[in-house]
Amino acid sequence: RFSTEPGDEEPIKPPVEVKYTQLLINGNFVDAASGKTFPTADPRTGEVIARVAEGDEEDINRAVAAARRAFDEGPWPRMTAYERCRVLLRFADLMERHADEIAALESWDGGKPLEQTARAEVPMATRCMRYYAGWADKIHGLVVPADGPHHVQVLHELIGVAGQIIPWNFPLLMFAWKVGPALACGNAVVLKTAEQTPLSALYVASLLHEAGLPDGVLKVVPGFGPTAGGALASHMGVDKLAFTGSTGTGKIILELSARSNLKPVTLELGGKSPFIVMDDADVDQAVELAHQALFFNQGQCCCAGSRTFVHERVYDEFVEKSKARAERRVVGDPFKKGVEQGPQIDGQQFKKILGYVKSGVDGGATLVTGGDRVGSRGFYVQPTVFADVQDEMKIAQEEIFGPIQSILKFREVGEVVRRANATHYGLAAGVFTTSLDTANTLARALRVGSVWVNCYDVFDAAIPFGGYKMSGIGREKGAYSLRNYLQTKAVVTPLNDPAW
Ligand code: TXE
Repeated sequence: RFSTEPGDEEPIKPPVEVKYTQLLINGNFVDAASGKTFPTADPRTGEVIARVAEGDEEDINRAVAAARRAFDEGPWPRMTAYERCRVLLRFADLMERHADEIAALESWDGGKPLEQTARAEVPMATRCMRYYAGWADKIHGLVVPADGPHHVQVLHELIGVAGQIIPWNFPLLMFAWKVGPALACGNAVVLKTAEQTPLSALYVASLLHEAGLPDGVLKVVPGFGPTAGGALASHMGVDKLAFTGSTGTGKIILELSARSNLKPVTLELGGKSPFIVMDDADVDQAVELAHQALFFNQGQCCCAGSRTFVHERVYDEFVEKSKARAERRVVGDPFKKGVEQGPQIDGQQFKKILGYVKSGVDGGATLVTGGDRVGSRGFYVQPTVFADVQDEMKIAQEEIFGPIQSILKFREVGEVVRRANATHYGLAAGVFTTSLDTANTLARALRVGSVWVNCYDVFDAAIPFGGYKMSGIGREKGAYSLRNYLQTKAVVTPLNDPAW
């Protein structure tokens, strides 16, 4: 059924070498204080790509102390905004020059098709850095008209040392979304990469230094969540924490902030996003878009369209065509041309996904296609489609984070709004219709942070992104992200203007 059985084939040699495997502190790559390392594995085989320095509490303490110094004494916050802008622009140029290596590293460490990382992740991360470079010299405060003879200025000042914890599903893009705005404002950053995917952030951080970032402004600490991540979230010297990951870990991060210094926290968490197909839609286009909305990046997207609601009048045709599309999806070695889907990130996610397939079958959903692993090695999963999914089933409630599409039937707009909103999540939604009225009604009624009408996964750097409800707190991208990295100060002085 598949063009290849990738799990049985000899993996293609990635066209890149791993150059950096240590912590980046003070502009130098160094070992962890403990000397410990951990393996980062190739999702195609589970074999070790490289051993990477394992940062923990002591390293976080070192990194935060260095960041503090860089912020309090270093040149970065005191440079002109234009100089900061130029460093970030030079970095974007270097990313472009090394695009092939970055794409290959990102694909190797994360199991992502090379055609995807070359076409999407690297250009989008580069664009994001240029976007925030453009903001660097356009951040300014206000003068507000207050009652009485007072001159009132509102200053937008730097927040200080930003802690950032990123996940493994988009390591490079999450680096750009977080580091871009924090540095554009002039802050210092301590970034913890996900244990599954440390390589691309270390590589691009070296380019950022080559572009002229002063030593000590950005630290990259690979390590595990409860140790390195926990130390960062509870550190008294960290002024702000930005996190992307699971809702469960997001709650822990908030607790750690509350128990330490009440650092403001922004969270970008999970989702169970509805993709709604009305009966006036072009079914072929809707099938393709719903397919991409779910299967992109092996289904490992926080905003995956993981509840496909289809109007009853087009439901049967939609299910049949979705089955055919999933069966045409090319699963294979991420380094092979034409491959749409690589392996899942690791054994834990792979088992979790197959567990959800079993739960769907046991719960009474119709397994239309897929449902098994591909080959016998690595973490490849068949593109899977369930039909007749009911709202209360686990596969319709919980984030699967894999290539498992769940199709649900609905009858009318009010009903689908109620059902789409009946979740603790509120990250994104897709709406597919030719009626402007229906599009407007749905876009306004859905309790989510992004609505894509007749499109999906449009991630322009200027568009704010984030969740309602338990999908998160705050927004990233666009001008909104700058607010996460700035403090607001009111300065009031009496006005002795005789005109008063
Ligand atoms: O996430 P975690 P996991 C969802 C998805 C996935 C599930 C579990 O459903 O199946 O989460 O994935 C760090 N203190 N998403 O376990 O644990 C961790 O080291 C501080 C959705 O990988 O949230 C990593 O850097 N940090 C999501 C980051 O948190 C901690 C993307 C994310 O890991 C920590 C990823 C702790 N106690 C998973 N524990 C999205 N929103 O896109 C872990 N971490």
